[in-house]
Amino acid sequence: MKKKQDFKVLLISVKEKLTNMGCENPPLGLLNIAGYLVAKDVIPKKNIKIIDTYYDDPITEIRKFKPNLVGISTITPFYLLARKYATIIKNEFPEVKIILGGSHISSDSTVLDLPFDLGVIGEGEETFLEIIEYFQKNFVSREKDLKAIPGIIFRTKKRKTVLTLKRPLITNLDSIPILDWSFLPRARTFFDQTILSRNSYISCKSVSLYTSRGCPYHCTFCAYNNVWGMSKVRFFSTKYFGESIYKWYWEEGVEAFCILDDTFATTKNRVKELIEELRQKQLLGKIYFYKIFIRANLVDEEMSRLLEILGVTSVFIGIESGSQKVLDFLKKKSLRLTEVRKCIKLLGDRDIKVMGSFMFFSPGEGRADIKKTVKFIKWFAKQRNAIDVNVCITTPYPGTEIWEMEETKLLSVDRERYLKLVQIKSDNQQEEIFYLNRLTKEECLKIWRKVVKISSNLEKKWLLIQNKSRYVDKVKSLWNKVGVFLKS
Ligand code: B12
Ligand code: SF4
Repeated sequence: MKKKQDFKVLLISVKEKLTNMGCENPPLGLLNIAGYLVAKDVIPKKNIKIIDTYYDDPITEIRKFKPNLVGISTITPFYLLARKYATIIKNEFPEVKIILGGSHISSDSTVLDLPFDLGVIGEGEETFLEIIEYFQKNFVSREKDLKAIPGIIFRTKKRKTVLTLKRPLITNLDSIPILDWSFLPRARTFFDQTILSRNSYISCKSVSLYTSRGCPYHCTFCAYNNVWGMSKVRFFSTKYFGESIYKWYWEEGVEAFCILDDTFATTKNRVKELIEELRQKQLLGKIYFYKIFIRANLVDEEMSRLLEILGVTSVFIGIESGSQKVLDFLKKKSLRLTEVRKCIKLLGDRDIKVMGSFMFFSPGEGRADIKKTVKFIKWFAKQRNAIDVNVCITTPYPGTEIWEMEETKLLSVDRERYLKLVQIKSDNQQEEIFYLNRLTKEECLKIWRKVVKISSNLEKKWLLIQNKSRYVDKVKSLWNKVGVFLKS
């Protein structure tokens, strides 16, 4: 039995060192969990450490920190890497408990591989708190006790997997403390971000946050509901939002905020309330929001105006397909291409830039559908406010509707093969992924390379504008200096 003051927890965010997938982003889930444990006085702050395999080597860190318990967070594409690390840790430190959490185990909650002692399904704060309290008091776990903790998966002595009762979701999200960035080295939290506004680039300090958990939609490919449940969207209060922004603006000089909500701006009232909160705190007009996830069908004239007032400079939209038939399947008839076009135009009128995301090789997608998507991408890339074409290959994750389909049945039979197929190991890995439609691999690759090219051409266009704008800025500032010199 360890005293509370001596019990140490190491939290590891496992991902590959990929440069173009947001792997450098801080692990918000682990920050939430760490902050929650400290706020509830379960463990002193100095006894929790968060590391990230994008930057750190977990084995070196464990040897230095000597934790009693390790918590690992990962998504399905990086699960095999997480399991590899867990196996090494277990071999070298058999007495250290290893707990797995995050969207992979929350989605694939029927199997708990051997190196892991426990898995946490879904929202982690309350469940992890109970697990820590348990292991602070007990060195060895008893099946009867574990069964009483909702939201976990564990193995019995006879190697039977037990899934305990579902953990109810946190009703008051404000009970989770505001993100405490001091758990991480500064260089990993506040990034320099170039914000594109009125076609000129402004360089600001930026940070990520989120303002809600959940999404009102149920797209067939999305695994979010395994993490947050099929409940209605839960919001952090506007006061919580305002206080977070106020703190980072005044204490850290942050001017740009990336909101990572599953779907931001689900209602106009919510956006109006956020605007009002910022107005009261005298922050409106001083800060920007960029790369926020929104739904095109929710953007009308008023919503685009509200987003502009809030300070949104760019949004990320899941367009997915240029074929209405495929889009109906992917988004369960909740989005029309006419709405997408209208949304892009409306946002363009307010100079809000758009990053469009597209999915290829979905079940039932034929050549004609793909042609329509390529055509749509070309149209999109020509829009004055289109700044990014994000293309991805439809990948079925456990717990999604696509996972249950005939086309994916074979994948679920051979779990190890599946995990290898979806593993993302390099920046170009997507070319290796399987295809759920009936086209040949060669055909798919040809199309894939074509759309990747459109995407990189658009990127080049904006890089050129960025460089030009920097050059003009330099000339202007030089000119001003000459003016000052001449006057003096
Ligand atoms: C924002 C986001 C992104 C952003 C930023 C990612 C980042 N690293 O910060 C971007 C756009 C870059 C992105 C990219 C990708 N993403 Co993403 N992303 C999300 C999104 C919308 C929110 C993630 C988030 O920050 N949530 C907020 C925090 C608080 O939640 P959390 O991390 O899950 O943590 C909670 C619990 O899971 C749990 N928990 C987590 N870890 C641990 C550990 C322990 C020990 C415990 C006890 C508990 C626990 O407790 C936490 C608090 O309650 C989710 C959807 C969702 N809601 O999960 C998809 C999601 C995680 N992404 C997904 C995918 C597939 C990807 C990509 C592979 C897509 C692609 N092909 O490009 C890449 C991978 C890149 C990467 N670096 O991870 C999938 C994962 C599916 C799966 N089965 O694992 C999700 C679920 C969406 C989906 N498609 O269904 N993503
Ligand atoms: S709108 Fe986005 S977050 Fe919501 S279900 Fe669809 S893909 Fe998932």
